[in-house]
Amino acid sequence: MPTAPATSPLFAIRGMDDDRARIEAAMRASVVTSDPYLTEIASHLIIAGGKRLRPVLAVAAGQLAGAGASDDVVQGGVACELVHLGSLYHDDVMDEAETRRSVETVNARWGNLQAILAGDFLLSRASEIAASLSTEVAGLLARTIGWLCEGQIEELRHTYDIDRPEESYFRSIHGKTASLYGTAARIGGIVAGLDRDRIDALTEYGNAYGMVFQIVDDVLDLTATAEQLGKPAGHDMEEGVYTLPVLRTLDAGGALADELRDLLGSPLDAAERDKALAIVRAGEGIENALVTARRFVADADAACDRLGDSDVVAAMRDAPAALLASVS
Ligand code: GRG
Repeated sequence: MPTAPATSPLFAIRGMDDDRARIEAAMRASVVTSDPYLTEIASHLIIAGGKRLRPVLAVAAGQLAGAGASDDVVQGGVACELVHLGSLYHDDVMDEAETRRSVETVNARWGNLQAILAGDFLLSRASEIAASLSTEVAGLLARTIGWLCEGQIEELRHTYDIDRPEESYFRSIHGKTASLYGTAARIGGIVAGLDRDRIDALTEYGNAYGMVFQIVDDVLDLTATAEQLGKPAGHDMEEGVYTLPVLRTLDAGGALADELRDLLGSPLDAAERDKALAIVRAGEGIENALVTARRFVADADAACDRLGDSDVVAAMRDAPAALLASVS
């Protein structure tokens, strides 16, 4: 279900409409196999939609070299999106999720075994594309898949932990979300042949953008309506995933924190979830988390200072702030 805004200032970059059409066609082509059954399963969430923010970021990065995005830059972005997609297939199995992108999940439609294998297949196609670009890109994408797993494991390890350290939250979202944005921007820069300082600045930009993205996503889980989310708000708390606004509410101390602490720590029924939600909404944890998100917006902006002045960089500067504006 859509939570983060469905659009981005990055979409307004000159030529991006055409580039998004190229990304779309390349995504669909990337999962075609000689087996129609596997092709159908591997195509399922591609056809269902998605914002394609990671390839869009790779293409924006590649445009910094001038002369539009090459096919190789588009392929680099597609490799990142396939990793994202593979992680969603696996994530939906882990969460026993029934819907994603407003359609049935792969696990709900075909079963867990098919979803795991098709997710593996998407990672295999991503790896093949990365290897066709360069050894550096292949190594970076492999490492990033590891970071996603590490981020997810960090989250699992602290499920239902009311004493989860903030540092665990930041480490987890850096791995499971931000690292892939950092890698998408970096791959765009590498494939387009930018100098190393700009490649590093792009990586820092992508990482900071991804941190804002995930904090905003976690805030939306607490502030959006069930209709917007496609599931009841407070789902993360219900599942024992205590995100930054919740940790900040607990950390503030006082009566609200005590009440929340008494509720959390084990699975919640619907009434308990709604009570926990009311407590978090009444406190300052959400606003506090957004103050931290603003710091990452500033980090992204600082990275842009090293990318020169252009329309593309101006759109990159606007993109993290637009995420934040969707919840502030
Ligand atoms: C097998 C690569 C791999 C990883 C295994 C399951 C797992 C470890 C990682 C998943 C981590 C995860 C679900 C991170 C959150 C990703 C995220 C920010 C999803 C929402 O992204 P959007 O809004 O979604 O870009 P669309 O649908 O627009 O693509």
